[in-house]
Amino acid sequence: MIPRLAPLLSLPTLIALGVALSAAVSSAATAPSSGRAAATASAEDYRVAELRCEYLTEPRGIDVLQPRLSWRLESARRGAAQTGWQVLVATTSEKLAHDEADLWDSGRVAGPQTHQVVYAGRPLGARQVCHWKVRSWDEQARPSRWSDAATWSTGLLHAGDWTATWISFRDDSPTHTERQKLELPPAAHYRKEFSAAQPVRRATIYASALGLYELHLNGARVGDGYFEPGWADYAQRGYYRTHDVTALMRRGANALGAIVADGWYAGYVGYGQLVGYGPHRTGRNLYGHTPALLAQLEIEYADGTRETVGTDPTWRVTRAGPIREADLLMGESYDARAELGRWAEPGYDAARWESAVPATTNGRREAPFSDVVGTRTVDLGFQAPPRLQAYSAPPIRITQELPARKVTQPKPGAYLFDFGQNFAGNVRLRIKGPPGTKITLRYGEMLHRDGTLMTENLRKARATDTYILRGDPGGEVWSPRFTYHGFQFVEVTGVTEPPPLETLTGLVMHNDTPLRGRFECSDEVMTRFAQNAQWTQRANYFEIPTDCPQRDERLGWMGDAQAYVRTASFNADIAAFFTKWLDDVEEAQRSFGAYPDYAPYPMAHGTPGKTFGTAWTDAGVICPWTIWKVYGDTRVIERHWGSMTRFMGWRQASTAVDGTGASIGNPWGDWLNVDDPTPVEYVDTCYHALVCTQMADLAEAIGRASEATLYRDRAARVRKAFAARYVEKDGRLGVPSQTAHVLALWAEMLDPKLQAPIAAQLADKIAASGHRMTTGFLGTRALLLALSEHGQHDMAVRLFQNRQYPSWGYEVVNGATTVWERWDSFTTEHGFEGRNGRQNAAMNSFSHYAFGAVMEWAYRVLAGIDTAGPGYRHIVIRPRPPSAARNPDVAPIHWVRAQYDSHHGRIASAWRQTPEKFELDVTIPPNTTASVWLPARDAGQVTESDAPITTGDGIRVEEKAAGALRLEVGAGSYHFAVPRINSP
Ligand code: RAM
Repeated sequence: MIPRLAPLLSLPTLIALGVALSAAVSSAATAPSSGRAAATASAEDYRVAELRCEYLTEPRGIDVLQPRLSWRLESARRGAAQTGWQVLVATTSEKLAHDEADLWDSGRVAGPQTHQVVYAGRPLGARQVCHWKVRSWDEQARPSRWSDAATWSTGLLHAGDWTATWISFRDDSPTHTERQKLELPPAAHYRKEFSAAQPVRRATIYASALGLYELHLNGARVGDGYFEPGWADYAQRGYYRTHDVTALMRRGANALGAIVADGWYAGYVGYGQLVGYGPHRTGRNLYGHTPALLAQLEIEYADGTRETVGTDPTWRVTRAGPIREADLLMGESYDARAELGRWAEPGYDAARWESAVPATTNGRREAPFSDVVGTRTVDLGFQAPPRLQAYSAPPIRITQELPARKVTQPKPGAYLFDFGQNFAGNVRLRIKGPPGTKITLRYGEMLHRDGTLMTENLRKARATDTYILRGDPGGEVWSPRFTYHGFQFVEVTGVTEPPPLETLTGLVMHNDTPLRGRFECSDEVMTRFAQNAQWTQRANYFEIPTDCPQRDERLGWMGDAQAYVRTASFNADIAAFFTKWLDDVEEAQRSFGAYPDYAPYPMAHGTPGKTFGTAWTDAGVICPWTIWKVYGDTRVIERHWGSMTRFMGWRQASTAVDGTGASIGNPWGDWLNVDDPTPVEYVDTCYHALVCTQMADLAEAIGRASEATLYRDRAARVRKAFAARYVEKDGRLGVPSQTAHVLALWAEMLDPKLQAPIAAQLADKIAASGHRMTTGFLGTRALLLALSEHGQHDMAVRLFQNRQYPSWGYEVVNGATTVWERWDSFTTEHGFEGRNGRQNAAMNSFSHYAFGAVMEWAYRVLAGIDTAGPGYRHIVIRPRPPSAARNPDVAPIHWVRAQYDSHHGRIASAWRQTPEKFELDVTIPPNTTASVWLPARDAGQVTESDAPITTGDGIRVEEKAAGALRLEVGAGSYHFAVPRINSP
């Protein structure tokens, strides 16, 4: 509960004030120096925080030349809102401190915009460091103080900015041809000494690789990112990164080093080896044979002169270092006896190293490449990516360390470490022992009944690391760098005595998308499930949204991504992560217009001739639509509009003659449904209508009104065709599956008057099957949304809380710490054999987020946090408690506490219902407004902070519906209470 605050201006007053201000400030826009004087009258309880550029904090080397700047306002005051802003951008921090905005002074601009303010200053060139700050005028036109300064910098923008050349080691090794035998080459170490004659003002490294690199400067590792530079279709494009290394530079002799491994470029990827795809069907070398490096260190001396140290054949290289194997799927082997000492420091004797060669030396190398398309000849020799692009997502980092909880010894000499949590990443090994001792680490998500490690579900991913001790009497510490695993357990063999718990530390790794959401409720099982979903996302937002982190797959499966993306947006800030991946998606688009099953798309899978599938292909629209909806991002629409339009053209052409859907691609459909299939044509019709509607929304958002109309008309035609084909004369659906009912409701395929009856029929079906759902990936995502929306909310809550197979709760009570791929991935009764003893152990991931998509409903409906339009400018708080005592198995949820940190700040909804009253604590961030729905007949029933609500408090009573009251509020915290609940 919060203390009552002074009455504030009402919303209409605020809006009017904004308009008046906009007239008053436009004259000030050209007078940048007016700022300093005005700043003295700042509003104390109103601050500008969290400056971000292109969604990132202090990004280095971006290639967006009109980047979007954002900030967040902080104020505990009710009704706090921005009426104007000013951005200053300068070339140096000194200039910025003196308000000398030599790049951009926006002047005072009227309006509420705090998000995605497009830079409109002097044109930016390559290598430009931009220092910026913001101030904001509050609802009473009082200016804030200037924010803290922040920076961004641009990268190398044109091919001509790169003077470094691609280098490699001379590689005469034959291309691997034996599918059943692993080929795991060592990583290469590169080094170059140079001298910095003058004191250094700034030093920046720009780097890329075909493969993965880890950079070192003067003995120190550069940056805290892993798996750089990232995965793209290297034949079309590569990523590069930018690191500020000023602090690592020395006057005089310096040494730059890089370790380079196969990565996605040359290593094992996906199920290539399992199914016999790739060059010689080996599953490796999908893009090329020999990794290569490109690095350019640019030094700016204090006297203004510049020097560049770039990769070229004067660099030295060795493959005799300690990293004997380095593969994403198979694992890493490290022989500490072969360590290279101070190899990345000046003065090192590299006489036994070889000269690096221009990567072009490893020229043409033809090989037969097989996948479901057939076998074709490819060139695995070096080809420079035609385009280098700055990486636009947050880097993959170690975001958390987990101590081991338990060690057991299931068989002689094998010790099993349990981290108590399934996650993705690596471990840190601390070990002491005689030189040459070989420690083997095997990773798994589960244990067999006898306590041994279960690895059947890893399929061909060897997921094994080895470490050979150098015999340091002080002990040795090691972590792999170029592999990662999905695991909860690690089996350690090779130790001479029982290892203590501290031998291993779990390193949780993923793209560092800031965590944003928290959901708790009175049902602890479902509180745990919410955490499981977040953990599963962390394990899978790993370079791309992967299906799973453990087995030989880890691909950007599009169906999973689209089903989960909205849930993901509650768990973490995924805007920059999707900005990056949607480029990969567009790049993977088939020439005829379809988006493929997964992106990137190094090999074609599924039914011959089909490279796409309904709902999987539609991710190319659904994901951008969601990013727009959640973040108000219109640039993502503009960027992919051409691609999405081509897709929609293909989609139209592939529609059946009668206007309904078709089964033309891979028939994934309602994947992993429980013996209750839905025809793909049916699913296709629903998804076609859905993406037409979303395209109309997107067209409107970027001012393409006529295209919006065309897409809306098309959606209407598809819906008409659906009705003609699938709705029977008695108003029932022609397809009996649960998912058919769910999709008809969720994709709005039905005449409104049929919605409630069809939802009732769906509820009856579920009840008749003993309250068991049968839905797969597609149906499950929408099931509870459809039920709650159409009068069956109690059924939705009951399913959410179910503990019986198949249900989310079933996983939790069977010990899950992440979301499972299958409803019966493990049962206490049948182990990995599934509920009926007929499970496929190989196709059984314990960290697969698709079924976790129910969390969208938990946040949007149960907790009731939603956005009215795009970007949470106007928020909807509409909590939905279930009716009491409608669940004979589990006490219905009677409180929920949820929060979501939007770009505007924290939105919180916490409700509790007792037989006497319903209480709701709401927090609305500054500069936003909210519609709050309460289960009340009229305003007289409602109290806020224990007093009757009055409109003077910035609260407006807007609408009375049956048993529900809508209030309009501004920013602030509110405690509402309504006696004698009846559900809205
Ligand atoms: C599986 C993936 C994924 C699914 C596809 C159809 O191999 O794990 O989850 O989308 O198949």
